[in-house]
Amino acid sequence: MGSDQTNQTPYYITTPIYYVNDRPHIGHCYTTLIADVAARAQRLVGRDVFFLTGTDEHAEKVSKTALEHDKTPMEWATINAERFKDAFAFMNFSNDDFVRTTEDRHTTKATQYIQQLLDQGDIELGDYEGWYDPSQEEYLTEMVAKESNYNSPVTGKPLEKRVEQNYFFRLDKYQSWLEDQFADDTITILPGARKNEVLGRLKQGLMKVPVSRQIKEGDPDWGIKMPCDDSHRIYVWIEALCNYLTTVDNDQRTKYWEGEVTHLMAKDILWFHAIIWPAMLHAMGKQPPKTVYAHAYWIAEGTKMSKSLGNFIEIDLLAAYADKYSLDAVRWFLTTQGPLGANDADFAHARFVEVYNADLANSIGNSMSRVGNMVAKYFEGTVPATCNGEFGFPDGSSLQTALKALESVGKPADDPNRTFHFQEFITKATTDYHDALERMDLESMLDSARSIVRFVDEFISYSAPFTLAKQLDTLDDAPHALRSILYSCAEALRIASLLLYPAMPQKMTELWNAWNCEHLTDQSNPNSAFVAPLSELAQWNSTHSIKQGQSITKGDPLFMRADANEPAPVAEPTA
Ligand code: ME8
Repeated sequence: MGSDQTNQTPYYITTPIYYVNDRPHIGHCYTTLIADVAARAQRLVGRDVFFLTGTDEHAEKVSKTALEHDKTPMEWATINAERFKDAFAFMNFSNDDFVRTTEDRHTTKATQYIQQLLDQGDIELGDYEGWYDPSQEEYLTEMVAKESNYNSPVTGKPLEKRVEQNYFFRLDKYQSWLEDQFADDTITILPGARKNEVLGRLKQGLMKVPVSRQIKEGDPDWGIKMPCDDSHRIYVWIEALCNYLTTVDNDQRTKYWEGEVTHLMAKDILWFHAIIWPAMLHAMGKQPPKTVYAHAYWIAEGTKMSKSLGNFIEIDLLAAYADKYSLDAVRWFLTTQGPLGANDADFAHARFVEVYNADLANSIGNSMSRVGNMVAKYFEGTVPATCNGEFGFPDGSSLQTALKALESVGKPADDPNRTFHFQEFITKATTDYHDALERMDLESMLDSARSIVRFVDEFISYSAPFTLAKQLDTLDDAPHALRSILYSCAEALRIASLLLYPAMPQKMTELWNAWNCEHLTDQSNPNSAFVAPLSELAQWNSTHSIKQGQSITKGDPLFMRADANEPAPVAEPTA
């Protein structure tokens, strides 16, 4: 894709806003990481991106746990919101904003939206009797309650029968509109298995949904009051969903809502995002999100994570892994091995080490330091020449020379007619990368980046530059061949590093520093723009390519090999 064809539609990606009753864990970090990788990749392909995360503060469980900690709800929310901010800074997330639902900018707008829905008759007063799940703060239908034996389908805790006078949103009015949105994927629910579940539940018919809670005597003063009625608060879920719009509902940012919106979350809260929120938006005259993506869950060493088992992988454990293997290794593992599809994923030390060694130490890191080291060793760290990126017959004289060198040491190549069209291969890899990004298939996206590294590895095995280097005096063309081979490897790895950057920004920036490549406008800024879109940056022999005479410093290996027998990192106890 040429730069003039870069998608001009602004891209807006959100994570759930997280409850601040407790500290962040792997699940919160995971969804936000996925959003970060997608946001960075979209910036790389040249789009105008807005990436939002934040905290959901007005929940009953926040005021309850605050009390247990002898804090006011606001004090407790602030303590935990800071923990989330610190954790996300530690994970090197490039979010453009962090919203707290206790901020005026949110509460004012959320109240206005409810007022609008009241004025239009989309919210009305009524009686409600139903099965309430206090752990999730939601009412369940009779059918769902019965299916789960009147226990919470998420936490297994008993449901409560509650009767309330409430304000209701007329969700039932939007049944056929929603069906139409899903029929032609105007709203795309991903992955496909999740879409089928939503459609199955939608078929059972939609009911009105409560949007308020009656304030009872002794309730803490926590939450936003219904605009029309002081004796009710806006139900925390309804208020929380509004954050996606409140944060960008102003002149500078409204283009993001009008652009392409992707909401990310885990499967537990898909219904709110795929059904209730789009219907509310439609009622308000706003465009619905383009994509609602619900991933599965992380489990820990084969077991579901739970408070009672005390096996939550919290940020401190991720920090211990980062300390030992590097933060980018943690980001890589979570992104490529996580529950992005329909199946849960296991965070296990043995698997971590296996992936770390296979993908990072032995593949990406090894390839990058090998090429850097050869340039350092054979050409004193100065890139010797450029090369047009085509190694084949009959024109691939450089490659022929390399093959002669191999023959002269008695190890002829397996297939002397093989060709290596770097530019062609890279064009295909970047196209695949782009397509996978559009589908939010981040695993395949990163695999197309790795395919370039594998291609370089194959080329090195095939052309054996280290053998060639020993024949510099005996074969006339050998110096030229060696120069072309090393240039091609370095240039291909530069392009691979760009594609890998969204998952491993620190390590790839480290490489660019060692190799003197300028790809970012501001290296110290996690949401820095690139100097050009990927379509230009990934061009062989272009303005941004490695140049003849450019210096490549031999750096430390990006990833040291790990010993699988070493004990797993343990979290430092925190206050
Ligand atoms: O539900 N594996 O907040 P929350 C993967 N405030 N992801 C997980 C996970 C796991 N084991 N556990 C949690 C709320 N998550 C509401 C959201 S949005 C308008 C309001 C992630 O703190 C996943 O993204 O319970 C899940 O959807 C979210 O944390 C739930 O966070």
